[in-house]
Amino acid sequence: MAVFAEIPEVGYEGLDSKNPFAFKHYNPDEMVGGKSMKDHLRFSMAFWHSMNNVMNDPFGVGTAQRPWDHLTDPMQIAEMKMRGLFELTTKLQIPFFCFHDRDIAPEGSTLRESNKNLDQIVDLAASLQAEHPTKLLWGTANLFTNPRFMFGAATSPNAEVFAYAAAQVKKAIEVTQKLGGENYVFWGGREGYETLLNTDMKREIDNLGRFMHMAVDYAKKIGFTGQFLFEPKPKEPTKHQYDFDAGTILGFLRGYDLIDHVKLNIETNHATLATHTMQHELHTARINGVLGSVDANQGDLLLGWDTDQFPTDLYETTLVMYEVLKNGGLHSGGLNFDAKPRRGSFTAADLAETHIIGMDAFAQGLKAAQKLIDDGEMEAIVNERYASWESGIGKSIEDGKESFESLEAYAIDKPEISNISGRQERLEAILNRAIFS
Ligand code: XUL
Ligand code: CO
Repeated sequence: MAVFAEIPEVGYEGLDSKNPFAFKHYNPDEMVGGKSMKDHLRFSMAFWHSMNNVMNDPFGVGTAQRPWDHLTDPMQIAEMKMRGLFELTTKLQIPFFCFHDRDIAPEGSTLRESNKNLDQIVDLAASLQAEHPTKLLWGTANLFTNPRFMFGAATSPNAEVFAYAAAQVKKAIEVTQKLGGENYVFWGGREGYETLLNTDMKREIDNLGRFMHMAVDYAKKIGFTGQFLFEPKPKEPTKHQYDFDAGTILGFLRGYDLIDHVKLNIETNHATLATHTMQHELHTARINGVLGSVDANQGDLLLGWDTDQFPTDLYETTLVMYEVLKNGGLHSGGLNFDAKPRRGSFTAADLAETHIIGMDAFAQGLKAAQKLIDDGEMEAIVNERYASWESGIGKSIEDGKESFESLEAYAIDKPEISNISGRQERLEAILNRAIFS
């Protein structure tokens, strides 16, 4: 029996369609720059938001109306949600999903009991995978909800918690492998601090390094070939999260000899919480060879927290896809909707529609980004700006042939140097044209 009986199968109807359950821009098999939209975009549904989020906030209870609201047995609810996820992803043509271990099965009173519940639901997911096109983009472990993790997991001051977290991640990697997960994500959860007054930061970060080496060793041992991903976030829930932003994580990965084993999962709302643009974070990851995957959402710049809204901002989706195209694609990564409808958009139909809207916004972004690349004007302006490095003294510097002394000799009697215009507004107009033409 259908879980989301009122949600129809969603297909492409084009720009003139007013049907809310149709794509206006996302046309999965349409080729853009030699690759189909579905291969470019690799959309994913986040189990924790789309199945679990009741849409409460600190001032009000949940408003979400979901097909399992009448059930009380936790395992029965878990099964219905898993069926619902496979049904909805299939109807919406979303090829992937992502989950935390505790999203999909209730926690027991021991880890053994939790693992047993998890195994039962993972078996169900495996059998649903055989009947549906939906694949696993990534799995992860929830190391933040249970009170034992109040001071973090791998960075907890309590070694007992470190041990528990390691055992939990071991199992989460195993089930991710079992479901064919293409990646495994480490989001910091509560890895960070509330006050330095009670925190041995060096020990905590060293322990995170130890934890990650154990994860790398274990993945190798069991032959898990999925890509490990760190997901930066600067704050929330802790005041300072150790995985603050892409640059901070790069420093950690290099400092602890993990750079060959971990890439980044960049989330739009986390970038803006760090007072970076999303493009900055993607660009930083890309030029350092660690752009792995994207948590696709958007924040509200007037609010200081992680609102996890569905992406609708075309400037944002265009620049995300511009960086993704420059990266040669997302490879094993995807665009995971780490997003929830607003609290007032509480129906199951809203849940489906918000995904459709997000997919269309990314399809538009992809088309605009491909135009920017095909048109080449933006890149030409950048290349011209750096032309002095292609010959003469610039080339000689980059070839390693110069020193402070030789450059003094070169510069000492030079007349005034002239620069060329940065043409920022022209570039902004080129971006506008790509989006709106
Ligand atoms: C939290 C967040 C997480 C990660 C997975 O802000 O983004 O849901 O994506 O743990
Ligand atoms: Co996320």
